[in-house]
Amino acid sequence: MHNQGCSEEEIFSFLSLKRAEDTSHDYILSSMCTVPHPIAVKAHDMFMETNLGDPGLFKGTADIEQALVQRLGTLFHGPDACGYATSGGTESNIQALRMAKACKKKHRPNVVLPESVHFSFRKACDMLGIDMHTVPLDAEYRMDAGAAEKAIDKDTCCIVGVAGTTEYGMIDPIRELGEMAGDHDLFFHVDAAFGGMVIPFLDHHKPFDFLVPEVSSLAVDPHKMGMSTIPAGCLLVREKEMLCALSIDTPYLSVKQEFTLGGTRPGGPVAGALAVLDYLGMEGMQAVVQGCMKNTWRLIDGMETFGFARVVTPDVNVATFNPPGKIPLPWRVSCTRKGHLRIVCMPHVHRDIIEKFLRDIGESNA
Ligand code: 0PR
Repeated sequence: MHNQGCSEEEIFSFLSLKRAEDTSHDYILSSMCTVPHPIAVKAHDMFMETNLGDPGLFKGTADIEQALVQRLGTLFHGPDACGYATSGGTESNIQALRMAKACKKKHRPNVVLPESVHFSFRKACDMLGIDMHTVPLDAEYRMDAGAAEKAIDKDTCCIVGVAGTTEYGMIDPIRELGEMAGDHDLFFHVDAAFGGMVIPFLDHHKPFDFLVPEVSSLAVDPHKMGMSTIPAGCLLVREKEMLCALSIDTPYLSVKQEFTLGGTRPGGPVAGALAVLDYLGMEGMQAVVQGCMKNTWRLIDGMETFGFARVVTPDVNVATFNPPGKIPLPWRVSCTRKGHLRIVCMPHVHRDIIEKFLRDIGESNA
């Protein structure tokens, strides 16, 4: 720490230098986050000093959080779902497994989840002392329902399905998994951190949300396809008692109990998330999502003409290719655990960016 403070000019010239070292979104094809919508930024700015961790002091902000839960619950066919704004998919998934462990008491609890599950579940299981029963995928990179059934045993407390997998953009067979969860009396969590802000806006899709009666909870991240500022996640829960299983006493706060994982929680991104949903409405979100899907198909088409075959036809805007090929700088793509080239067509990845990328790929791999 400096003994004496620096001038504003010094600080900001340092910060600008560092910021310029960050990759421009014009070249980021690997991310599930995007440039926030200007409406989200404006809303976020208004709520800079709000703290949802002490909702009695910030009643208006707390109302906004509840409105977000209500808006998203309704979108996911659970208008009465409860929940709260998390810091993102990792926190939502940790909390879902905490609920499962608390609600379905087992001697040595385990969770049945697909090989494609996000690594946040490894953190959650490590912290909670839950064993992972990992289930292989079928030929289309979806959780193999038959194998899932076999992985359930007397200590299974939870089954997890993913709606929009991180690496291949696939939706697991949620309906079948739900029936299994019902038959074995399991908690059923759907990780729709990415897909939750995509799937409802597609023309056709299979049920993945509270429409499936056995779904207990669902994770969705407005800071991904919801174009909010970071960090904005949301955990939605079918029954209040499940969430209350996480309650602990908070004697000196304005509310006497809380079920959140975080204590101090930002109101800004939550206001941002709600503002985007309300500003765009169904039609606006459909336009954004369908634009991303069109770009995904154009990318797949273009890559295939250069000899990069799609690994699978995705359900959401994540495209994967084989062979991984040579990717010229400054493009930033990612590589899946199986070694496939992976590109996420987020809202900032406009059509002209795709065309530019395709030209560069064509030249580098000619
Ligand atoms: N569940 C799914 C299905 C996810 O894809 C992710 C993150 C999470 C949970 C965890 O969400 P949080 O990271 O918000 O806690 N998926 C991306 C990934 O790990 C996150 C990401 C975003 C990574 C932008 C890089 C990046 O530039 O790949």
